[in-house]
Amino acid sequence: MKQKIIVFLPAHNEEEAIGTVIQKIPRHFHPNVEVKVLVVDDGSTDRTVEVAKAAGADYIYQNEQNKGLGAAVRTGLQQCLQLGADIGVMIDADNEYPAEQIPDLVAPILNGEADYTMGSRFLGTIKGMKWHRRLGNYFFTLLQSILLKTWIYDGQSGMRAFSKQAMEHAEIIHDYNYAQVLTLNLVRKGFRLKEVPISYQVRTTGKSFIKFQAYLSRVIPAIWKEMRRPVQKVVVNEQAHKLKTARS
Ligand SMILES: Nc1nc2c(ncn2[C@@H]2O[C@H](COP(=O)(O)OP(=O)(O)OP(=O)(O)O)[C@@H](O)[C@H]2O)c(=O)[nH]1
Ligand SMILES: [Mg+2]
Repeated sequence: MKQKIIVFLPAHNEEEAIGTVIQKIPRHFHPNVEVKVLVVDDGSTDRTVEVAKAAGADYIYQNEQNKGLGAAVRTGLQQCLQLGADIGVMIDADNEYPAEQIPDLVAPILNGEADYTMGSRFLGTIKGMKWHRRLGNYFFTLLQSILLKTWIYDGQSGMRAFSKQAMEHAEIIHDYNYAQVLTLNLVRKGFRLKEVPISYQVRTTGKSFIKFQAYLSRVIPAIWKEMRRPVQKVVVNEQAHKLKTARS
């Protein structure tokens, strides 16, 4: 049986980059895997949607108004399930992350080794990240490592993959962002996390949504709130996505 992978891109005004990302997504990397592309457009006011369609996006989900990146990722995960995905992949639309490495990212899920994977920039290579961004990444990653009592290298990655069961159980408790609260939620529920080294190149087009103060004032309370919520452990189906043949 073929496994359906849906790659979704949360996007807000990324007309200059989104077409390149979509075109780089490998569509045929295993005979038993089918790959589709979903764009979650969050009220873009530029030509993001037209460019995405022209580049070959299979599905477009549009919010009339901007709701935030956390809300968009939540929608992306729900839409993946509705569209019948076995595995969901998210990747930023700004061309900072290597879409060509999606097969590496999903391999641990297809091997039955993990339920949730993150592309790790700090295990791979980084071009152009400013020092204050690097410090912020170290801080938030260390915080997650301490809270989860497990070592994480890159807790803010914009490239992740999810088993179907992880998508069904994932909860993102705020609309502003997803990066930390999603990992805290899934790992506490017992899903197996694995980081995969990736190469990263800072954006050369568009605009970053991160504003330092807004980020701190929203993300820290959300982490606190997530950690205070009791979660139920899930009995993980370790063999759910195991493929019969090796990758080709
Ligand atoms: N849905 C949604 N997506 C957004 C919003 N703001 C940004 N994005 C998308 O989310 C992804 C990550 O946003 P970025 O602004 O690149 O955040 P970042 O990668 O952490 O920051 P940079 O390193 O500066 O690029 C990109 O694909 C954006 O298009 C938003 O308000 N809603
Ligand atoms: Mg970015």
